Amino acid sequence: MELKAIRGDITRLPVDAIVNAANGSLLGGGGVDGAIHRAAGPDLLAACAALGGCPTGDARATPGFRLPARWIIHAVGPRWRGGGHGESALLAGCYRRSLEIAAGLQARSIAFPCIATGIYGFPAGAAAEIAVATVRATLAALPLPREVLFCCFSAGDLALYEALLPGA
Ligand code: AR6
Repeated sequence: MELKAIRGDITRLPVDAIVNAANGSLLGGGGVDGAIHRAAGPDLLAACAALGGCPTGDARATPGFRLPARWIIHAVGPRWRGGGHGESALLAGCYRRSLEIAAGLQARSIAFPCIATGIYGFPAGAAAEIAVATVRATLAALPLPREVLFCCFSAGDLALYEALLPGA
C-alpha cells in the first residue's frame, strides 16, 4: 500500500474516489463540501438528496459526475466539542468507513481531505494522527484501495502529514 501527503485542490485529483467532508444532511455546505458540489455540478445534489442523510462517523457514496474522480464518498465528521464527546472515535469511523466503501466500489486509489479540521474545529495535529493510524490499520485488512492520498489545503496541514509519513 502507498500512503502519500500532497497539497492541492481535491476536486482536481484523478483518483478513483475522493472523500468529502460533509454534514449529516449530505445536502452541501461550505469548505471542501462546497468546492466539491460546485465542481461536480448539480446532479450531485440530487444524488445526495436521494441518500437521506448519514450519521456522524459514517459515509455514503455517489458518482463523481463532472469530477475526474469516478466516485465521491461523503463522510460526516464530528463537530469538535472539547474532545470528551467521542470525537476521536467518530473521526476514525469516517476514515474506516470511507475505505470500506471504496473497497466495495473496487477503487484502487482514494484521496482524503483533512476531515473535520475546518468548520468543525477538530485540532489538526490530532486529526492527522487519527487519519494516518486508521488508514494503516484499515488497509491491512482490505484488498483495496492500494493508494491513499492525504490532500492538504494548507502548508501547515501538509507538514503535519509529512511528519507522520516519513520517506513518503
Ligand atoms: N481541497 C482540499 N481540501 C480543502 C478544499 C479543497 N478544495 N477546500 C477546503 N479544504 P471543511 P469540516 C480543506 O471546513 O471541518 C461544510 O459546510 C480545509 O482547509 O471543509 O469537516 C460541510 O457541509 C480543511 O483542512 O470541513 C459541513 O457542514 C478541510 O478541507 C462542515 O463544513 C476540511 O474543512 C464540515 O466541516
